[in-house]
Amino acid sequence: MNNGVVGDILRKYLCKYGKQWDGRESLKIVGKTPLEAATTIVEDYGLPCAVDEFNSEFYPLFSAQMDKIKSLPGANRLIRHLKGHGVPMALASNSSKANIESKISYHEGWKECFTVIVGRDEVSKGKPSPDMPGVLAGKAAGTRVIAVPSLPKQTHLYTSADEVINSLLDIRPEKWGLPPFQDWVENTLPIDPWRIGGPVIKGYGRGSKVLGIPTANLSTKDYADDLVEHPSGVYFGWAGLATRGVFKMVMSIGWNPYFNNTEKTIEPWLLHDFAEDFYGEELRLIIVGYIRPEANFSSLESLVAKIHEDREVAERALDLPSYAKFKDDPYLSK
Ligand code: RBF
Ligand code: MG
Repeated sequence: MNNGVVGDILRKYLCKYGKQWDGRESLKIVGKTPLEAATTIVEDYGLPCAVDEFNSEFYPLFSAQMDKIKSLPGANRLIRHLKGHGVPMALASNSSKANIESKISYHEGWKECFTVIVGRDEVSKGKPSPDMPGVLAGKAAGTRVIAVPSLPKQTHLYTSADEVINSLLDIRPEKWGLPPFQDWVENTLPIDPWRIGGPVIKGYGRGSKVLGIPTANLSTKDYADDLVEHPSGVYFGWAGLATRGVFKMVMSIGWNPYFNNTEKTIEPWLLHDFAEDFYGEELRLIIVGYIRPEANFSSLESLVAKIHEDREVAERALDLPSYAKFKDDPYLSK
């Protein structure tokens, strides 16, 4: 269960029980099976109903919103790219054929991209293990397999895959003998601009002190659904502070593998020397491009060196007209 649709439904649904949906709950149910997700919600909110009762009320609401489910970031790009180069594609899923067809019908042109679509109800044996969706099945069929886990920190479950990547943004078709993507510009990948904002809060307190990299943390409360949808990684864009102006920004989204955080956070580094802290001030961000997945490092020095490299990539890229134009986005100074 992993997207804004679930949040939207539960925000309304929970009112019935006099409860208020906490957006951060989205981060807890991402990647869970529907049953696990339902159990979490019923428990966390202490709902006076059984899990299957909750499910039977929730499911019709969810199905009715199927058209609003967004595709994974990078999925449309990948499908168009392969289709454009005449690479044949098949789609196999643990959903029923009917469910797959209804889901993809909301994504224009997708159905036509696949030579074959196979659902759970069309094969006698399902995937070997629900914990390792498709990896063993793919290997058994003699194919090469790239796994894109929906849960963080689960790489060890995918050891049979030829490659485990963090998100579809990290697929490099040329590694597999396929035509490379042409949309990277100067080591950055343009993304659909994403706007978020809120007051600056205190973070883990290591940015300035430990690393010499002062990040301006934002509470995840107001945009947790967005955060769930965006792959962790290093991004860049523009940052607006109402009384101070608009600045270049490079940021990380995720769990900071080096520090092994338990919460997915967003940490923008405003590329400007500020004379003072600005906790509590309204910060507006427009995120326009992607650089790389989060990584672990063998030393603090190598982490810091990499972050400085990211800063250089971002500073250069933001001067390109296609990224520079967002500096004037009204959202930044509203
Ligand atoms: N933390 C990591 O553990 N791995 C990373 O690859 C990583 N990349 C970052 C890139 C940028 C541009 C920034 C600003 C931070 C990054 N961090 C990364 C997070 C860093 O560890 C964090 O900001 C500090 O721990 C302060 O909380
Ligand atoms: Mg910080």
